[in-house]
Amino acid sequence: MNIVARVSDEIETPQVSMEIDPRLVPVLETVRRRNPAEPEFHEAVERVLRTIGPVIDKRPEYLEAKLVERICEPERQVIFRVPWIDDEGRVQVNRGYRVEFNGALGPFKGGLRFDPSVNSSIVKFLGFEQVFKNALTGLPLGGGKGGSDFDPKGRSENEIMRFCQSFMTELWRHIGEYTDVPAGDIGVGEREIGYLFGQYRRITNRYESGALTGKGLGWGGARVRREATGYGTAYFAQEMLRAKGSSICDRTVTVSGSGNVAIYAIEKVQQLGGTVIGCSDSGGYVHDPDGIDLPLLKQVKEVDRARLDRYVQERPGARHVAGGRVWELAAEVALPCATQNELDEEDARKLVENGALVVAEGANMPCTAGAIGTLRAGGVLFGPGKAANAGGVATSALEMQQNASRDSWTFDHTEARLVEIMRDIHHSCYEMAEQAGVPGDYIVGANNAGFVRVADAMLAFGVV
Ligand code: NDP
Ligand code: 2IT
Repeated sequence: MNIVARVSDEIETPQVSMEIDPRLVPVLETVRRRNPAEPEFHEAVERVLRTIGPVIDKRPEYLEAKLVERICEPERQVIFRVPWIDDEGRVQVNRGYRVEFNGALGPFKGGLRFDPSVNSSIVKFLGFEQVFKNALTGLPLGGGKGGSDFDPKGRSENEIMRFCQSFMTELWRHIGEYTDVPAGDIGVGEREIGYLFGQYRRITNRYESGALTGKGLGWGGARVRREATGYGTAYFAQEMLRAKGSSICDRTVTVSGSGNVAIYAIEKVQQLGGTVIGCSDSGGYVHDPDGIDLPLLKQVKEVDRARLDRYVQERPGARHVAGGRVWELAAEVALPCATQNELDEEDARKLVENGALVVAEGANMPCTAGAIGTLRAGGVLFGPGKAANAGGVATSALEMQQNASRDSWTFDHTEARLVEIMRDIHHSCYEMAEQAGVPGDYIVGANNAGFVRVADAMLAFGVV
């Protein structure tokens, strides 16, 4: 039997994260009533409220000041029409969102997602998560999120550009380097940030680099930002294993998705000596027992923007399983890096049966509540997204620092900062879980550590 599994067997099954403090039940009821038909948002709030008992007990003034209620209510939500003209000359109408959730620690900060599934619930759940994630980085960042139900798949370069320009024609008035700083997320990468920044500059007549992050290196972007989320997730998994006296080196790893987060999680796992045997997209997964050929994956996904089945055409030892889930493969470390609720209880059962040791979330809320319960009951170490994927937004903050000082750091220097930040986040979560009496419960650790930072700033500001 493996050391990690052996050690985690000795950890008492945490109870605290399962029971909601009765004083917080009315808060959850208000959130549900005020935001009807928003299941993802309810879920994200419930998960946090179920776990912040430890700090609420220690700091009754939080209840007095209604801080939990205030943190669950976004400061501002903007919903807008995004009209644009497609290549056939037809008018298209999408909906745009920006939810400025909490600005206690700094300008609102969080990505933009372009995907047909985007709605108020998705944007609010992401904005809510972002508040705690950004607090965990220890950097001056508030939390927000935005996006549109626009589907970039199959759209031409010109259509993407026209859509981005129309989106920014409304968004520009709500953002700015001291106000709200968007970045990428699903469906929004460097190309889209380029079109968005171009339109922002044109409308405002200001070269305000700090108004968006994830920019290209030639026009205000930061080294390592592209890699940061995936690298950070791999580093976080490495820290979780290290805390058990082990390492990711020589471990087998599966990664879901094959987008920005997934590709750079794979790259860093490989650099740390692990073997990634599978990755996926929404059409299925690839099993490559010899280890993913990263240059080939980048060619297929980043350059050709093709489907994953193209990968196996060039790689005889690999197979593509259309419609399958990568969690079918036996691996010691699993990194879900695709989207919310992509790893369910059944998947978790397979991971446990196949001897998984660690699951670290590169995506936001990829594991269902049932999956997390199954993983924990099975002795699997679990790293929640708000800690494990915080490297992306942390490096966005480093991009903002460089923009503010008109500086440009080297790759090595920036990566060293990222490593330090991920270690600090791991340490904060680990320590907070110990203090709460549930060692190894990174969910309790992350939620309490993030909550305290936001709540203390809000207390200092009074009722505003
Ligand atoms: P991308 O758009 O670059 O990639 C998303 C990937 O996930 C694509 O390969 C997509 O495949 C795949 N995918 C979508 N749905 C499924 C599914 N049901 N099963 C398997 N694969 C699927 O997005 P990102 O990599 O930027 O974002 C991924 C996740 O990471 C999101 O949850 C995001 O919120 C989170 N995140 C992103 C950060 C960033 O800096 N970009 C920072 C922190 C978190 P297909 O092309 O077929 O749709
Ligand atoms: O979910 C996330 O943390 C992101 N999409 C990145 C946000 C950012 O502002 O860099």
